[in-house]
Amino acid sequence: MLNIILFGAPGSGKGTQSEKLIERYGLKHISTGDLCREEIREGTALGAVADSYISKGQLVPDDIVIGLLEDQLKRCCTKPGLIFDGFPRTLVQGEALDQILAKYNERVSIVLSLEVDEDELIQRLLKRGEVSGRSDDNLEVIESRLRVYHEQTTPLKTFYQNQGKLVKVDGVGSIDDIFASMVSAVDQLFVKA
Ligand code: B4P
Repeated sequence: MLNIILFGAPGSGKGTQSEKLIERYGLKHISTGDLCREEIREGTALGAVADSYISKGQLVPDDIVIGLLEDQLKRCCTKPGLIFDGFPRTLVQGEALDQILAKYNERVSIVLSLEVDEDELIQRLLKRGEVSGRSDDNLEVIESRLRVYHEQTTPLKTFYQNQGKLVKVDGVGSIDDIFASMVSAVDQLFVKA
């Protein structure tokens, strides 16, 4: 199976590029951000907990997010593969993902890291905030999300670099050009296989 992790700071374009990769490779989409927002919309107890973190720009606790992911995989760990959009975001989640996939005799194929400078990220998220209605798309919360990303999420780059799976992609430019760089990295996997 082709199991892609889309990695990057908030606003780096993970959701945007996921849609295109799904269309290209027929993958199942797993976005932990979407899963959390669904719980919030449905008014579940778990959603209330998730909301209390998301609205402050903090990460939802690992046990909650890992539980949501495991539930999804029970339903959709199928060929041709999966795209993990915004998961993992901590080392604990990265290690958990390896263990969960191993239960299905699967592994992460590639980690595509969208590289975007901080000023551009802030501008994109503020712009999205004008229409998204998301509680976390305002300047104060965006700054907190970026801080959390640097402290808790970037150590995963070394984790995947050590596994030889990290591919950095320039995430500034046209959506189609960025997509083309990703496709070229993914298609290399088929050449090697
Ligand atoms: P997510 O839903 O994952 O969202 P995100 O990081 O904000 O956005 P993404 O990178 O997908 O940006 P997009 O494509 O939309 O997370 C939200 C919150 O949920 C987290 O902060 C956290 O609290 C919680 N959460 C989620 N997963 C978790 C986990 N694993 N553990 C703990 N907590 C978790 O792009 C942003 C904007 O840029 C869009 O408006 C888009 O149109 C624009 N854009 C995209 N590409 C562009 C380009 N090339 N040029 C110009 N603009 C572009």
